[in-house]
Amino acid sequence: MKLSIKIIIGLVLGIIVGLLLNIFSPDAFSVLDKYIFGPVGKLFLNLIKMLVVPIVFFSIALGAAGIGDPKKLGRIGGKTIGYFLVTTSIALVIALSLGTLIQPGAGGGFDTEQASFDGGEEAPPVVETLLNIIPTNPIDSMAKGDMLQIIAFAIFVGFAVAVLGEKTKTVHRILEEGNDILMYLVNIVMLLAPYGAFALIASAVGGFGLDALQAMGLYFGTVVLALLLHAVITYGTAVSTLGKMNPIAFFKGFAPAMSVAFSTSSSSGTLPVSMKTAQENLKVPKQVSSFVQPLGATINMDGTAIMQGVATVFIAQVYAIDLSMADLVTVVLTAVLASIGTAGVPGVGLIMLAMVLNQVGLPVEAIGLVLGVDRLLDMTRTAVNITGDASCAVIVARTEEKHGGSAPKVDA
Ligand code: DAS
Repeated sequence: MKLSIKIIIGLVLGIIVGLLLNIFSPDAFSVLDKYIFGPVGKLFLNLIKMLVVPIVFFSIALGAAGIGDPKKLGRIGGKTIGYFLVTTSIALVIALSLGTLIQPGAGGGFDTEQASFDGGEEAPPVVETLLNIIPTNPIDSMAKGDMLQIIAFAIFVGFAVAVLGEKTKTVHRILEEGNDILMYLVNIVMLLAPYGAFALIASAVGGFGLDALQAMGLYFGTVVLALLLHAVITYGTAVSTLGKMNPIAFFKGFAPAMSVAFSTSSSSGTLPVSMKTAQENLKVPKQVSSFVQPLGATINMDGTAIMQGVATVFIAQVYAIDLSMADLVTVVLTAVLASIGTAGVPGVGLIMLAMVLNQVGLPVEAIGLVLGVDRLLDMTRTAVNITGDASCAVIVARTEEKHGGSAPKVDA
């Protein structure tokens, strides 16, 4: 049976078991969560996280070495960043329009006194983030998992290997073999994916207060609707027009990675699977996949931007504060820029939401209103985040075809 089917079965069973335990036996749930769901889920998460830093370094260095000439590197980089900025802006327009249309916060009945949130650590200001991309100590950045700095260092190394050619053919070989070793290890870890997905989703759904979902239903539904519209319309259209790929085949081919992102709520953690799925199922050349997807997992978070757009409008409605067009433009700019500075790990979107609310003068403690349903929303928006990266990889690969690249295609 195909791995993606097994993972989806794991997810469905996990949701059913989690819901049943949540409704009929919370005590049994806490025991099972402590001794089974928690440990199995953590084992799976740790195994894929173990591979993230080496995979990002080896694949980007190899990708940059393979791309070689600075013109091509610049062209691919330019297309990638350009696509990310355009799609994230579209995501925010969808979110703000739906939030204004549906008015999830206008119904009243929210106890703003209950709202409390300490705001977490502030996302770094944009200039700081861009300057800090160059690591002062690459090994320290790897030890800390600072993804942007690891990516920058890998690009420099790969670029040098490409320019030095024959002189560094041994290092090039090491990058190739290192990448092969890591991709093999991803295959091994993925054998655990159905069980890891089951445990993670059972733990999330089982521990989730269904009453929170009722109270926040309209907000929850608005975010999920915006995520679906963005994925189907924006990515579907982009992949079929610019990527010349059947969108249904695209979503079907990328489903295994989406299901892992859904269960782990971590773009970075899912990166090994995202790249393997794009390369094997969507036939995106390794060179393009290993440049676009790690970059995207770090700086491109359309799903997160959607949550932030809807949450900002929702909170403004609850506090009966009118947001001007200038405020809405500020939300778009802040959310797009905020996502550049943070890696794709669980819950990061909420921290960045504090920064967006600050910018438009909304009370940061109001995040306490949306906190309750954020764990489930994090799963859905993370799956959208990585799908945006994959759609970019398909399009960049397709447009590189006329420059001698191989085209992405999906087996029917
Ligand atoms: N969990 C984040 C990610 O990995 C998204 C978020 O927190 O909004 O992409």
